[in-house]
Amino acid sequence: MNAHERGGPTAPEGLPATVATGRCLVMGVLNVTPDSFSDGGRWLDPAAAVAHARAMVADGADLIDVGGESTRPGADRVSAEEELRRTVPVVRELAAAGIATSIDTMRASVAEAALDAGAALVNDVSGGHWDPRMRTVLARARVPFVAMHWRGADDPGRRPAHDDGAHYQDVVAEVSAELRHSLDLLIAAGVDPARVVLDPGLGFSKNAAHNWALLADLGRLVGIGAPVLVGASRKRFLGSLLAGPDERPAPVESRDDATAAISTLAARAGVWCVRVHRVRPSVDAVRVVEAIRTAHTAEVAASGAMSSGTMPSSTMPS
Ligand code: PMM
Repeated sequence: MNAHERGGPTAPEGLPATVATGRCLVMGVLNVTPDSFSDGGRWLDPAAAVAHARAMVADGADLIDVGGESTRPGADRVSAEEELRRTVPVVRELAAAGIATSIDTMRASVAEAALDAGAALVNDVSGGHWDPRMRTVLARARVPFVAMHWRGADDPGRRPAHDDGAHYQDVVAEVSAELRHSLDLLIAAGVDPARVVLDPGLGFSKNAAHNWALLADLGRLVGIGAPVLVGASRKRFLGSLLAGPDERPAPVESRDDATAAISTLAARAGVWCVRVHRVRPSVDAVRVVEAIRTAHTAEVAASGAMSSGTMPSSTMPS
């Protein structure tokens, strides 16, 4: 049994005290966009967005990740003003309702405004590379930060396509090294390393084989020592995996069981948080992993007590 199986995953410092500790968290995705691949257009109206967030919390979500710009391949960039207009009122209302909220943005200005509105965490798919001001904002804000891996996202003038840079000799080693580099840059800018969460960025500069290789070796990412977040939910590689005989990708809504299977494996591997569209199956998956961890811990404690002779004689097997 390794360290995380005994004590739960490594968590970032600086989250609100109301957020659970000691187990894998479930982050519900709330895309306030017209064009996200899975839920685009459904939550553009702030009232609908807030209602959906509340429903995800009722299903057991620990955090709600609010995004105002689609990262779907081929999606147009939106202006900072539009991103602010979509996200900030929703973040403000969720925070006022005591819901721990994360802002999914590559823009420092959006991160700042969302933090002012009560966001508890910043989630940046460029890992702090796209906006030159992001690291400074984070150093000042002292909130947890999810640094996702996405090769090519360090050019503020352009946005990389999803398959840009999808060339690896050893995807796990290279993604780990590049995430460490992102972490080093954050530390150099004054960000507290205890607040940084690393994310392999499934589907971003990775093909399906790369995604599976990363999922097969999550222990190596967890072994870096920082908290890890995994976002596999409904992604294209699951559509391909679940394709029918006509080889057409399975529709996004039918990818939730496979997503929950990945949440189980991620939680078991010591991942701190899974980011999902449909919350309940992943909440149940984490519960299963916790029940097994508790049973494992009890079994180890009992065998230790027996071998050291400290077990009360009434409970000793005859
Ligand atoms: N994936 C998407 C958007 N944001 N953030 C993190 N940290 N990790 C991810 O894997 C990730 C993300 C794309 O999915 P969406 O369109 O469903 O939001």
